[in-house]
Amino acid sequence: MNIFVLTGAGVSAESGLGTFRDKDGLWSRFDPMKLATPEAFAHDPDQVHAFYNMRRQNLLSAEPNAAHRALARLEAGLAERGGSLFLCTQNIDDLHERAGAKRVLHMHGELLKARCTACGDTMLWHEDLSVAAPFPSCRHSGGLRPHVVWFGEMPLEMDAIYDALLGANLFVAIGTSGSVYPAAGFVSEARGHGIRTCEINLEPSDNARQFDERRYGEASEVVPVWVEQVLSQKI
Ligand code: BJW
Repeated sequence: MNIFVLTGAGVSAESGLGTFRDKDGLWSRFDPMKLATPEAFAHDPDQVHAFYNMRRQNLLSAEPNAAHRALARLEAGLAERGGSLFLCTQNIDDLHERAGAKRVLHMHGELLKARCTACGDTMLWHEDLSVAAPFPSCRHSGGLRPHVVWFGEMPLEMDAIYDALLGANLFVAIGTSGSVYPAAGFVSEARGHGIRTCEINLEPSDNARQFDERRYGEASEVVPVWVEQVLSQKI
């Protein structure tokens, strides 16, 4: 079986990283238009850097939870059975990798990488970023930005994502509100191609009615149960 899993902030919520649109989510305390757009970065890079510096520090002290670990088991278990998992995350954290997942596509970028707007290269970056920091490879100063995808920017590796989605037998969305495109459109794309769909979330998402199957509860409880059922071929 080839499974395409899309994860969102809900899969990392129990690791202490905030979601965006829940009652106490990041966007209830911070204005995304002032922090997560290229225009905001051009207007006030210090403010945008401060927001991502805070989140980078939170991430460095966070740990993967049982849902991340179950998805890593699913990747290994499907491979042993001649199948595959395509793990596509909207999250910019590295908790899937730290839980043992070998292949993760970060469609909205990675918080622990910086990108130079002058040369376009990226590199691992665990420290605070600032306007003054020079990029080590090209020595350009003032052009460093978090390697994340802001509103109005094209998410990464969309061709690879659609190829994997259309080659899957099952599409599963985990911990995402289904409110940000293009990821929110994957379920209708999958359905349009006759691919079975399943949602795992704390509560019904904006797209809930489009899914063939729905499982609700904390990701750390629901995902491990679902993974064991898949691997014991009860699904
Ligand atoms: C639990 C749980 C627990 C809680 N267990 N579950 C139509 C088509 C195409 C584009 C658009 C369109 N309409 C509008 C657009 C533009 C825009 C968009 O979608 N806007 C919407 C708000 C309407 N999209 C874009 O701009 C994207 N780019 C694009 O479309 O490019 C095309 C293009 C570009 C240029 C020219 C022409 C075309 C880019 C989107 C980038 C999103 N960026 C962010 C910030 C990234 C960096 C960062 O992290 O700061 O990505 S916004 C934020 O939302 C972040 C997330 O990845 C993303 C999705 O959020 P997610 O993961 O779903 O989190 P929440 O909080 O919304 O939901 C969490 C869920 O978990 C909830 O349901 C909870 O119940 C649940 N939960 N605890 C299980 N314990």
